[in-house]
Amino acid sequence: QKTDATGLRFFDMAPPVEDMKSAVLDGLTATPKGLSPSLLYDQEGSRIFEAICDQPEYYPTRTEIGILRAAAPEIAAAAGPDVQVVEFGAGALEKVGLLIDALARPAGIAALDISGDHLLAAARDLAHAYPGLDVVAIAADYHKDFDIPAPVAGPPRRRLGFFPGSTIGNFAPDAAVDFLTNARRLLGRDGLMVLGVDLRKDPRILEAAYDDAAGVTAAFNLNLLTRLNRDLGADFEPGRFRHKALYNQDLHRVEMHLESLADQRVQVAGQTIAFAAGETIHTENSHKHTIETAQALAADAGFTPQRVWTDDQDRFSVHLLAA
Ligand code: AVJ
Repeated sequence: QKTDATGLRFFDMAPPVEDMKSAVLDGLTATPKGLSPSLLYDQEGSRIFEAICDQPEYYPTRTEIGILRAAAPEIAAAAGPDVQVVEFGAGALEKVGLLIDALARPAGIAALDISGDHLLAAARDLAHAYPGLDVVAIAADYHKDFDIPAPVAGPPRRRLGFFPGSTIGNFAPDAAVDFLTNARRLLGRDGLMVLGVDLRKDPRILEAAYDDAAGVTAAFNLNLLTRLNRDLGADFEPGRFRHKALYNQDLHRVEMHLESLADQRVQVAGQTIAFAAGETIHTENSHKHTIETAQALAADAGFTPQRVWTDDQDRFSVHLLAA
């Protein structure tokens, strides 16, 4: 644990590089090839993701912010005072700020993220925007077991989890239930959870959102190869792959792939990986839900759905769940 001048405390529980190497080699020697979407979020990937959120085709961010702005007073009333906010995946300050601003006497915030560098930057922004607020940053893999440190002043009256952006959509339904089960345990007794979930809609809208005209999502996906070159000494030529986004109707998810443009061989951590022209690396899933399937995941994890809000076009949903 490290503490800086603002009182921000940083806990590093991120998995070591050796885990990354074996996970990447497992994914690239499997058939079909696939990698964990968490690999997309190195420092540069996190930066590009924020640019995705500003693209006109990428409706989730601004839609969710609109919903949160309207719902924040009711969420704050349900939560009451002396609440520690627990943000799963440190995102832009704007969303969590809507909750903190609405809360009466927040006890602190704990920000969790897989990417340590991005997390520290986000946590520092929080500490500066809310002087006096107890800020804890925890670099950790969501799937692993760990505990959230209480604010320095003492245990909060309750914890309010916050998992916005439909990041839950990265998980297949079974894994989403596992994640939510772990989140419910971390939140503890009397915990509440605010969960953002993107809704099913016309595949053309979805495919455009994941393949914007400016090419920002393509750059986000291709940055993974640059990252593997840097962190694992791989020799991918990103120009010999292309970004592909498609809606899988049967599994209700947008899939991102990196498609090889030629037959080629790539060196990754001392191993040769062969690609056929047209073969892909599956890099991310974004599952889309209905209100009912989202509430069913929450219920399977032991949460009780309390309230749900949507926008006027039913594009996105925000759920309040009791742990
Ligand atoms: C951060 C996982 C919610 O799935 O919409 C955006 C990631 N990938 N565009 C999403 C993403 C491509 C995003 N999540």
